[in-house]
Amino acid sequence: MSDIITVIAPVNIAVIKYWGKRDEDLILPLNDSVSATLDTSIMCAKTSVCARADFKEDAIWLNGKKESFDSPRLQNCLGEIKLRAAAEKSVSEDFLQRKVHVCSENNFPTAAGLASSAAGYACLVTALAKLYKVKSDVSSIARLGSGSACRSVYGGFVRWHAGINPNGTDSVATQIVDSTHWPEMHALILVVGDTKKKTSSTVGMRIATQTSELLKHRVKYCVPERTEEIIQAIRQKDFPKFAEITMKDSNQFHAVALDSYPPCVYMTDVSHFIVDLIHKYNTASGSVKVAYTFDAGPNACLYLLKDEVPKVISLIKHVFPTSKPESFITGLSSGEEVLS
Ligand code: 2P0
Repeated sequence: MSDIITVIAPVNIAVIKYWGKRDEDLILPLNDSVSATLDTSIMCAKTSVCARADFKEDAIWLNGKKESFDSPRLQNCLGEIKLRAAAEKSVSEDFLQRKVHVCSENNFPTAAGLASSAAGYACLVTALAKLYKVKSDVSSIARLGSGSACRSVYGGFVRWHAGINPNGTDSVATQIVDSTHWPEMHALILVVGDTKKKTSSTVGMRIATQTSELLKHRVKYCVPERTEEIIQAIRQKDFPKFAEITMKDSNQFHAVALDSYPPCVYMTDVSHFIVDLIHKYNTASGSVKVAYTFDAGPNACLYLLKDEVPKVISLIKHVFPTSKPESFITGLSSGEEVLS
């Protein structure tokens, strides 16, 4: 018999976006990225894993539905965890031979541009690391599942270093500050649509890497400086600077998606309406009080300080009378939680 390990892992939302790979198999990005890890109480993935001698095959259930375990990403994650466990001699040879069963669920729309793969793979890899008693850093293994997953392994604000090694050993996430550093910082998710996106992030990135001139410019001339500036703004709790860089980087990422050929369009008219609304709100406030950022989908993530939350929720309710944005307010998280 073996224990069932259950882990909850948080979603992260990037403020400096990852978009484009230099190696698709190892999932190595073209540029560094920076994200905030959100509180698990609202949006998270939950994964249980178990290895038993009487299991006949590796198997996985996602949101209650049995899926194939043949995906190279899944195989890479499990394979790498077992290699680490063998190197660390953390479990017996007999245990390593057992088949594993995985059960994973999200409490938010999957594949609608709400970072579901980030939380999902961070959760899977963290759970497997506990099961096989792996002690070393697992962010690089989470990266093999989904690039952005390596950032969900840590709480607070996190940087994923692109790295320069061809084998990816230096393409890892590190924590910039933990969740206690800026407790006033909140995120508000506005769900604009929960249907599956037309072009997956993996495909969208591939097209951008192959065709976008703007992406080359972004990687070389924009992201390095922005990354250093936003890290400084986070450390100094300089909200206006943080917000300006966040919004500019979201806009540039979507400009790159549009500059791809054929273009990838992730934002909708409602998304653009929200952009306009936030700029008007900031202008009326006399300084930058709210930042928006959009991932590979139409949903907005607003970053704002706690004092602004009631005012912005009133505004959203006024403009979108049928919305329920209060159900998605979240603070920053300290990282994954182990349940048992
Ligand atoms: C990010 N996104 O930095 C960017 C911004 C979406 C927009 O990382 O191919 O699901 O599995 O590495 O991690 C989404 O990409 O892509 C993503 P793969 P992933 O959060």
